[in-house]
Amino acid sequence: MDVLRDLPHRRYNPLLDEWVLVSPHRTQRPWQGQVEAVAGAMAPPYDPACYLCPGNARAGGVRNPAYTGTFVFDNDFAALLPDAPAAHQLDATGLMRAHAERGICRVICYSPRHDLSLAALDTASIAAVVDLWAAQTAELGAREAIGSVQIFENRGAMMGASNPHPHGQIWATEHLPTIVAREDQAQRAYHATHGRTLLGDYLAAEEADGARIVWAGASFVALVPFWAVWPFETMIIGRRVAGTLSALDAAERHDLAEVIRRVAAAYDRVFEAPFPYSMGLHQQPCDGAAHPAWQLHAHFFPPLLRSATVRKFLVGFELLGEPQRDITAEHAAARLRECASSVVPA
Ligand code: H2U
Ligand code: ZN
Repeated sequence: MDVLRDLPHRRYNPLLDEWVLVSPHRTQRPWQGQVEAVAGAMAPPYDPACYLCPGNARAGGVRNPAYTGTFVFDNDFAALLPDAPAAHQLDATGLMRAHAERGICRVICYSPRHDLSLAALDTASIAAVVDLWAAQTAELGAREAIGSVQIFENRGAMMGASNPHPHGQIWATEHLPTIVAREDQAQRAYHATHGRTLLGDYLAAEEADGARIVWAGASFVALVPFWAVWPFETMIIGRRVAGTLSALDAAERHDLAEVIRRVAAAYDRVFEAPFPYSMGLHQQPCDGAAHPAWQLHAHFFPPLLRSATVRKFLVGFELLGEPQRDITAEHAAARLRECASSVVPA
């Protein structure tokens, strides 16, 4: 009997300082053979009703330019406002603490083509998206009121995406959001103790093991984290210590683009259907200070479990106790690795 393969156990997430319960005895095999090809109508390359397509009007009447590459604009329904009053504490110590929060929300179109996705774009086009992410992080991060830049994408109606046009979002906030703050804390503490980065050491251990690697590029590696919660959750970690996209050279950005494309394309092969997800990048705080403990990385959180329609819910014990999964990270990684290796260069 192998505990990690056969018996109920808990795994530790050192980035968030939390545990996940794993129950591999409930299903020894992740792949049960179900393939439900989703009969989705093929999206057209241009949709006159799409608020993200070039030349079309958005809510409020602003018209998109006839853009030919990437395109970024201020979110017409921004969750944060740039000129809210500076963060004064409404109550700093009591049980009902609050403070004002300033921020900027933007939408990024990856391509003028309505019918593409990160999986369908070529690597050069995704590299242009990476360059825009880097430029946006630098521009927004330089603002006095901004302490953190969160880049993310919701893909698919199941994850709340409002439109199939390939796009993501940026929320730049005054304070570190809760999850980034926990990662910041964990990386600093590890660096203070060991003099090396948490994710650098973690990646070295994963590469030595190999069981959870999905795709290893020249500069970035995709893997299913040992502590993954979602069935097919992945992370992309850089081989070199760098806290922000701006620190990457052109070759590294190109490799990051290629690894993102491979991961996205591998997902679409798991159930032979567009795989929904939320993905995003975690970068160092933009307070102008050096952050030697920080290592830039991406997370993909995909909800699907057994087919294109059967998803995992985080409910019950998971809301009240801690997250739980059945299929092991190793089984999920084997399936994703097989899918990633069949993706052709583009
Ligand atoms: P999602 O698909 O992840 O919801 O992202 C789309 C964003 O686009 C969403 O945040 C914004 C929504 O507020 N939006 C505009 O800014 N203008 C529009 O005309 C429609 C949607
Ligand atoms: Zn469109």
